[in-house]
Amino acid sequence: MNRPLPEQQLIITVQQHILHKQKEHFPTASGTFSWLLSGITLATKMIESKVRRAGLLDVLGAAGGAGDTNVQGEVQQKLDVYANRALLHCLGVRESVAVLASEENELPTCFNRGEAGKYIVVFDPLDGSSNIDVNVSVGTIFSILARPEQHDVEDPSREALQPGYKQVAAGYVLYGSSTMFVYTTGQGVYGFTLDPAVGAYVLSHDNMRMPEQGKYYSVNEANAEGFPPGYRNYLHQLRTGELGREYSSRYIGSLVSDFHRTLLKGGIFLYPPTPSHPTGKLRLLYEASPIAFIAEQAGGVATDGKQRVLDIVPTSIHQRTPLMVGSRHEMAALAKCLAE
Ligand code: AHM
Ligand code: MG
Repeated sequence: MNRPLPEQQLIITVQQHILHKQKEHFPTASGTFSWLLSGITLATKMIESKVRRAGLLDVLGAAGGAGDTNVQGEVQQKLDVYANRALLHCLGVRESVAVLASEENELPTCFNRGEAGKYIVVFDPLDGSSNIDVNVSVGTIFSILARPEQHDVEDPSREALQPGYKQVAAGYVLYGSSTMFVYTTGQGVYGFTLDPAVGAYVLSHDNMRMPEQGKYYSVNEANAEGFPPGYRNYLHQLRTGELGREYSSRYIGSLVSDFHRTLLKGGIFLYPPTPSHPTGKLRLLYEASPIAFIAEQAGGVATDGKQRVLDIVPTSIHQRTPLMVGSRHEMAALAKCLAE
């Protein structure tokens, strides 16, 4: 009898999962989207192999040379450069990609692919890269948008300026104690762990849900004195048990890692406006927006303090935003504080 082995029954790779979900929700789908996502999984496996060997290879520290700063004026790390190139290469060869926008490039790359170029991908190739030198988790964040029907002939990169609720898919890869790929296409959130023995992302977290309430809050407390009063008041409430629970604080300084913990354990992550970053520090298109999409799909909430992150209409590719994201309970209490 031709019965599959028990392990074979259990293993679902990210590719299988995407194809299966596509068939379920879009029976006429051509497979283009799955092929596009495979560009991301391939690039992140290349990045992960470099991240894992970072302490061994001569890739630690700044890329060197006075000119090696990115558009935000921050010094680029060598791995940032590699991660950016890997994504640009693996996605650039996919015929369905019309525009690629990266944190590391001031201007997006546009491809002249006519009707075949259906998608725009924006990404942060290596988020939290200041943590690399100290062996702390980093991540890759991506967001996929469809090109609008009305093409911007003059400057196709402007087509990336869409509110987050229009995202076709979003996800991140966390290069942590294990490497995880987490994504949503608007039908729930799924997490896959890289099996290094076979080089495949394997489904490990089916239909992820953020707990209604957690016990951690995550914020750069060193900035707290400069937060607007509503946020200071909220932090006071968290510390004094006014939310009905004793909270602990956790802050890694890598958005992907801090968010991943919030997704699994609940609680709240905050990056409010500060005197040095009055419009927030995190970038809307390739940090806040994809994270907000995943959070909402898992039952959580994401706000910039005034509105839902997914409703913000961007005006520039590298625009920043405040970001508060987390469980329903903590987010409702925050909304109350900010309204007072
Ligand atoms: P990066 O994309 O240059 O790495 O910066 C973004 C990072 C986020 O990962 C993290 O949430 C935040 O910056 C930490 O900022 P701070 O050091 O001000 O707390
Ligand atoms: Mg970043």
